[in-house]
Amino acid sequence: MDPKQRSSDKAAQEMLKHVNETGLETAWDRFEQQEPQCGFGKLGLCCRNCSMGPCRIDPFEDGPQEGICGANADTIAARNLVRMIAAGAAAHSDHGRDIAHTFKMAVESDSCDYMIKDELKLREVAARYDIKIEGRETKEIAADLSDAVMAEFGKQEGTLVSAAAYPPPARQKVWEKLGVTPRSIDREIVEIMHRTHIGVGSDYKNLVKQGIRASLADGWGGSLIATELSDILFGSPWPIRFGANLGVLDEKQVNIVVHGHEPSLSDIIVAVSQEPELIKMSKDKGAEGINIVGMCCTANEILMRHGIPVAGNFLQQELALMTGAVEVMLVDVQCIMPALGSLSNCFHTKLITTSPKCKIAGAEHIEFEEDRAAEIARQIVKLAIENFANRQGKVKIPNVTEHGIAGFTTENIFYHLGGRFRASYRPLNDNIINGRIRGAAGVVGCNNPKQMHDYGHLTMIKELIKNDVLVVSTGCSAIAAGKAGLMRPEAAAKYCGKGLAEVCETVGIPPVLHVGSCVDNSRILTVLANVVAEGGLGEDISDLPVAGAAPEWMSEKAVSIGMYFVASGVFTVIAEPLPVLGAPNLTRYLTDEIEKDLGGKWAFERDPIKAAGMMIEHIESKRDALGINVEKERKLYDMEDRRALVVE
Ligand code: NFS
Ligand code: SF4
Repeated sequence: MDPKQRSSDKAAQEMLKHVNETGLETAWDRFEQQEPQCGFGKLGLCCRNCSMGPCRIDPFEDGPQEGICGANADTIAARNLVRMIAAGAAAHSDHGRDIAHTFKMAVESDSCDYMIKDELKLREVAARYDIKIEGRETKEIAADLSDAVMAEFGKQEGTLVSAAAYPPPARQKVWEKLGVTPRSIDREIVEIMHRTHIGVGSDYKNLVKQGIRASLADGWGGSLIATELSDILFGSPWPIRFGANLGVLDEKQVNIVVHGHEPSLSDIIVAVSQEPELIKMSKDKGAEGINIVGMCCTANEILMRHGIPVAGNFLQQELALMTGAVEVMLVDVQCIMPALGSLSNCFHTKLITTSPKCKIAGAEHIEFEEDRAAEIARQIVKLAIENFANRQGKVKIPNVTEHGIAGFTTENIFYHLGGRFRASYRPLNDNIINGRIRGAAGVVGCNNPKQMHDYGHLTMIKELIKNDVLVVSTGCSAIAAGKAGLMRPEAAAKYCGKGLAEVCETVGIPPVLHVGSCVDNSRILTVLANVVAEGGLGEDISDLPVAGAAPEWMSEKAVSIGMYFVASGVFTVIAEPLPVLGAPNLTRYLTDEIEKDLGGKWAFERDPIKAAGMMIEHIESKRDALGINVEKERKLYDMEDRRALVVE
């Protein structure tokens, strides 16, 4: 197949052409081999939750409409959907738990390779947990915070502290009314598994309710904990320049690609790779130095904090390895294709797994232990250096690199918007109220070979900023934007509408703000809470002129993210529909009726321009409701014009 139909990314296209010549296989080829994909699965209509089954519901209504136990389409699809949320929330939250363990170790041990890097944030977060701050040593506060955070995962009574401390009071009332206030993180996930066991609930709305609750425990709980403790432990990000795309691999250096999600290992790898002894060792072996680059959300963690370049997003992991220039690909957990195992055996590349949770056939396993972090990191870097001499044949690195600015956070974004002396959300709110910025959109999530690689992200983002919608981005979407030059401050003049361009140019920010990895979607939640708290734009997140999207989503984490955005009051558009379309009542609930319960809802739209149009329309309707669409501006640029723009 023509590489240009598979990816819109120049480096990926070049590698795919190379792949065609070498006869190697990628996810795109395996996707084609899977076609036609199972219709029952797509529609959410198959169940194998017990061994009377597997059962499937006939979508055309001339076959069975119930499984053996009597479960109908809505029940089966709802159970499947909320199990996806359980998996997604578990992945994010378990990542949060791991960081919490590292944090605890750093607090308790004096000889630990980690230490508290952001004391200010420690104090801010501790205050939210009602921990006494005044007159206390950092270590004491941190010890209390460590205990408090650990308790959030498994506590048996009460509700999540952060779900009461961060969201606007109006939002908390919405959750209370519906009965979805998250209690503890693990409990909500476990309860999904219980409720979806054969013979528990069959009411699809009641099943979805638990999905909502677990997703909230993820966004406002597990993910938020991961973000906040990472900031405290590894340092809060600050605007920083980064390079992006496969061109960041360097033929002359020892290349180590860190891939996966958790920052504990990658952060220390970055640190030890700068040790003179190791750099000298690499030179003794004929290399010019050690080049650490990131892949997927691990990349986002270290580019936000250290400006480490990113080699690519989800669909580029195999391509990075196929350059033949990677000495070690180091992985921890999540979004790591098992295909890397056998693929690495076709090259000199050592694929190294490090987490007891993730072992891959064909990979070498070096278990990462946080209490020996630097020692293990050095061992891995040395392995990579030794492997430099084993490169086989020709190295093929596409000469494609872009640059941008990343490192925006809930705390610092608006420090910038306000300028050095006006650090508050006021300027942002004012610019939304005066209409220079129409609203904001979170564009996040994965890649998926069902859509042309990066095309969905880029087309949607460009359409949004053209219409003066400020975009915040995370995960693979942020990497796509970075690779396309949308995170350069100059992108504002090139791509934005007049109002947004003006704001960006005045403050010197790009129109697409990189706010981090996928767990850092929690930053978007706290930004929204701050915007509400600043005042002038309603009482609740659902009043704000904002929308969310995942134009190339594929993972279960994305389902949990989407659900916590919807449940926080945000209209959320995804490309590939949730696997519920075979269940008419459930589909109607998620895409329509749920708005009455939560103020947010789902929409499915594969065309990124149309999807952006839906988001803009939603943003304008919220502006109307807030009464901030003044007459004069409407004449300049009304809904008709907007729709015309979208169709064009
Ligand atoms: Ni998040 Fe998607 Fe994975 Fe990160 Fe990329 S695929 S849901 S963006 S790396 S988690
Ligand atoms: Fe079939 Fe019901 Fe068992 Fe599912 S739980 S496999 S629908 S009998």
